[in-house]
Amino acid sequence: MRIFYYPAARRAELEHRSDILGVVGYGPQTAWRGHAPHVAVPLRPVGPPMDEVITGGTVVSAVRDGVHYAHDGEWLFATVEVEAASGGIERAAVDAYGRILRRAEDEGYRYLIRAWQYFPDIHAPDEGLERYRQFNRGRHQALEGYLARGGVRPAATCIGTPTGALTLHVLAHRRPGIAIENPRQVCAYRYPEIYGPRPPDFVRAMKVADVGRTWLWISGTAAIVGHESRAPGDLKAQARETLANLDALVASAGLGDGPQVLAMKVYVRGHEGPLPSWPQPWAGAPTLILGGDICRPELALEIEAVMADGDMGAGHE
Ligand code: 3EB
Repeated sequence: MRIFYYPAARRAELEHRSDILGVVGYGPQTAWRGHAPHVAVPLRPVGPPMDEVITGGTVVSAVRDGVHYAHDGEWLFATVEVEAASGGIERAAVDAYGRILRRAEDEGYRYLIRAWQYFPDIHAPDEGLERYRQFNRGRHQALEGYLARGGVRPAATCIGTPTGALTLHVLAHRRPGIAIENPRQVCAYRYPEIYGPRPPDFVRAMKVADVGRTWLWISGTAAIVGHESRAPGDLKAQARETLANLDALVASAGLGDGPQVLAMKVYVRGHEGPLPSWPQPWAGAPTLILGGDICRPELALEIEAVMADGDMGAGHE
C-alpha cells in the first residue's frame, strides 16, 4: 500500500492505473472517470484542490448496495454516501456503517482499521441533540454487532463540512489491527455522558503489521487532555497541546527506528486565506491543510496522520 497527495488538476493521469484502492478529492471536484472508488469531500484546502490517492497491489473494484469498494487481498477501501438531512443523521450513520460493514465482512476484510466521516451542520441541533451527538448514537448502534463478533473499533476522523451528504470511507484489513490509546487522553469510547448519550466509537490509532512494514493510522487528534478541551478557540495553544498528544501517542505505539510520516492532514476551523503561523509537527511531511468544523465547537484544529516504519521492501512502489 502507498498513500500520496496529487493535484486534482492532474487527476486524468491516474484514471487508467489498476493499482488504485481509492481516490479522495478535497475541494471543488472535476469528473473522476477511473474504476477505483472516488470520494468527494467538500472541505476547502489551503492551495489548489488535491486528491489523496491510496494504492495497493492488484486491485479488484465493484459497486454493490451503494458501496463503492476496491480490494487487493490485504486491504479493502470502501465508500458510501448517505443523505443526511436534518432529523436523519443518526439513521444515516446506522445505514452508512451497516452497509460498509456488510460489504467488508462479506469480502473477507473483517477488521476496520481507519474510518473518515464527513457531514454538514455538525453542531446544529437535531431533535434537541447536536448532530455530532446524534451521529455518535447511530455509529454506536451500527458497531454493536461488529464488536460482538470480535471486531475492533477503527481509528477515525469526523469533520463537519459546509455542504453535502454524509460520506463515510474506510480501510479494512483481513487481520485485526492493534488499538493504540493515548496516555494523555481518556479513551474516546469511554468519554463521560456530558459529551452525549453515546460516546464516539474510535481508537486513537491503529497499528497494522503488513508485508515489510508496520503502519500507524493516527486518528484526528486535538487539544483534548483527559476528556476536556484545552485553550478554547486558541489555535496556537491548541496546536502545542495537539503536538504533545501526537508525541505521546506515537511514543506509546512503539514504532521501530526511523518511522516516516507518509501523509498528514490538518483541519482548521473557519480558516479564510493564509493561516497564522503555528507550531507544526513533522516538518517536511506531505501535508494537506483543510478548513472544516472540528466536532467540539471550542476546538480550533485537529491533526491526523499515517506513519510507517520498516523499509518498503521489494515489490512495493
Ligand atoms: C476527540 O478527540 C476529538 O468522532 O470519529 C477526533 C477523531 C474526534 C475522531 C470521531 C472525533 C472523532 O474527541 C474529536
